[in-house]
Amino acid sequence: MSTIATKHTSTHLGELERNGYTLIPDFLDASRLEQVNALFDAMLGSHQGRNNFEGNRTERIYTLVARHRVFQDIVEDSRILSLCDALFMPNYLLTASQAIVISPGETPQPWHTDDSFYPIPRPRPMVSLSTIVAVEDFTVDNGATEVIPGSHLWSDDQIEGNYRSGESETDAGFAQRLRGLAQPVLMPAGTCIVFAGTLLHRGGANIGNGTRRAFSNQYCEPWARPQENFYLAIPPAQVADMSPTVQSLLGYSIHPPFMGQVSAYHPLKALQPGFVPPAFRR
Ligand SMILES: O=C(O)CCC(=O)C(=O)O
Repeated sequence: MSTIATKHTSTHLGELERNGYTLIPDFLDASRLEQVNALFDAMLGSHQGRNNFEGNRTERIYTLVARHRVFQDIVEDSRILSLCDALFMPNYLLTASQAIVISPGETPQPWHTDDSFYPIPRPRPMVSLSTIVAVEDFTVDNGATEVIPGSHLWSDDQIEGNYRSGESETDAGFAQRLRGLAQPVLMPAGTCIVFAGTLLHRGGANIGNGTRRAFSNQYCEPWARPQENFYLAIPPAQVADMSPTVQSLLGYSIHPPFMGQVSAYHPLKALQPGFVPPAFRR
């Protein structure tokens, strides 16, 4: 995957390096936003979060990339891929793709980083890059994402209260210490925040009357295990209809010399009609 780096790419990379995040205004134009909102209207209603981390008043729709062609186009947006090109090794992967819709009454999510499950001592380079796209305006009331600028540079000791168990911080003092550092990301619908997998952040509380619609696509190094198992979540026949870039992001690529091989074949062979895995040929 190679995209043309623009002047904007270097500006965003500089902000990512300094602050741990950057904003892309007008990431979705008005017609794309309308299309995404219509798709959300059709999909929402039965994907309630199951715990404090997912959000008990939050809907999450996983494997968003496979749910409509429009989400595949967004996943391979060149403004995001040019950042991935600069930050990761070739053949980087999509690690998560989900809608996140926070409803009134939702409490703040536990503070966490998105690549904490890679057990590599901090401070360290990010293993993943996250994006959150506002599908409705992010406001002080409706659960705007909150970030701790600069926390992508913190050590493991400084991240001590980080989300680990899937429920909540065990250290109330940690949340207290972060209170004065947190910044809500107030952004109009269509804006995308891009942030390092090492940055502390959380979904905010929704103390308003309306929802906060968003979706998050996340990317990781080609040698790292993705959060979502797209090989099982998306049948090969559906992947075969996707673009070569999306196929590669879903793992249909080789990280040299041979990570990702299918019984010694390139994984794209597995998308060809009638492919029978060698171990099952008679
Ligand atoms: O919805 C948000 O603003 C943040 C969600 C998030 O960080 C997560 O679920 O990992």
